[in-house]
Amino acid sequence: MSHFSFETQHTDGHARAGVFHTPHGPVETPQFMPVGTLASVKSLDPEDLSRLGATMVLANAYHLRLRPGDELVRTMGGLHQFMQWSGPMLTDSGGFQVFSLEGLRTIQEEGVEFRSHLDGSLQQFTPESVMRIERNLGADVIMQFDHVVPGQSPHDLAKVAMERSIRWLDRCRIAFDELQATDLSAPTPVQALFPIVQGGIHADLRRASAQAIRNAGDWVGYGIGGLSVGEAKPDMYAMLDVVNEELPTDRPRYLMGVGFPEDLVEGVARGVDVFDCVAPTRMGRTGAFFTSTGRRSIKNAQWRTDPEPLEVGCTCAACTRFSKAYIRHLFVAEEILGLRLLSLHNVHFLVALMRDARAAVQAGTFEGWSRDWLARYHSRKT
Ligand code: PRF
Ligand code: ZN
Repeated sequence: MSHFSFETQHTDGHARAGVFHTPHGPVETPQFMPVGTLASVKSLDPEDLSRLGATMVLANAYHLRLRPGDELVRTMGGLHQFMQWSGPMLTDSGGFQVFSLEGLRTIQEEGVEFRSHLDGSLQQFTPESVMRIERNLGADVIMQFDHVVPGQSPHDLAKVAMERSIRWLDRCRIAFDELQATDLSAPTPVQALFPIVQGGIHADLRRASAQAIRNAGDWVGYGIGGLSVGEAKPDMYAMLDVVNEELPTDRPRYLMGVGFPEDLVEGVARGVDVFDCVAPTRMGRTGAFFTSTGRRSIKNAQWRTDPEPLEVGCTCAACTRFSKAYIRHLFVAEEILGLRLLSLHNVHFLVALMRDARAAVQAGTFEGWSRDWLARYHSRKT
């Protein structure tokens, strides 16, 4: 029996509503995954996540390798057991994090050498070592080790990184197949390896990347990387149009690290099924919150005596109980409950947004729904 499958139940334009089945349960798509970089979605308990409707969470191989170590996580029964999340999980490979370590790293064909941001110790990531780390962590979906370059990178640099990512994909797959065949006591014995389409903002490179990946095998799903890394939004959307044409329609597509509300809606319109981003929790900690008419700051004095919730009608655990005046007070007084409540609301906002998008695709009304949603969201900014 296959442990992974994807059914598309409805399509509406390029938007799709489907179900992605994993060893730890189904994921209805489109879906937003909250980010638990260090095996914790900052300030949220797994029970909070289930309650607000999240079905899949992400953790990061780079961070967990350095602390507490992937072998320790495996000894503790794997990520699911360790962090008490029993649903589907995905780990990112560290490709993105390692390449963000400007000045601290050297890239060679073999892999990347870098100094730990924690203690300065010398570390090496290769496609093979990353597959071992992700095996030990035990997520359902594991991402290939890829070479990520800034969004504005010129054609020659984007080409080098894209082609290296394809060669590393080959090495990842060999190592992954070997582990899956021999390392049977791993926390999640059957995992799925996702390749990552790269190519910067260059249509020919994006096409070449997607085609090389397709020629390299029949994948359970596909990652789309190297976007939302400094390029202009129209460039990102244009690349999604290109990739949408090149990827098989019967497999889930995961757009990595993209998570502003408008990008989620634009992504779904271009055939993306799964998203993740630190934005809802990171912004929540700085006092920003999403509403259907744009982003706001809770620190604003205008909320000082406002009895309304963050968003009227929101069913999250913050909005059903607390006023903006109270949450603003918590921020001003630096009470930790404040950042937790905004994180709850923001994650709920994105999960609920994808639930609404899914319902619109199922009803065949996605085009009108997304147009109205975007017009409203952009109608007022603070
Ligand atoms: N590659 C990997 N992880 C990522 C990205 C990528 O390109 C991005 C880019 N938005 C976020 N996270 N491995
Ligand atoms: Zn809310």
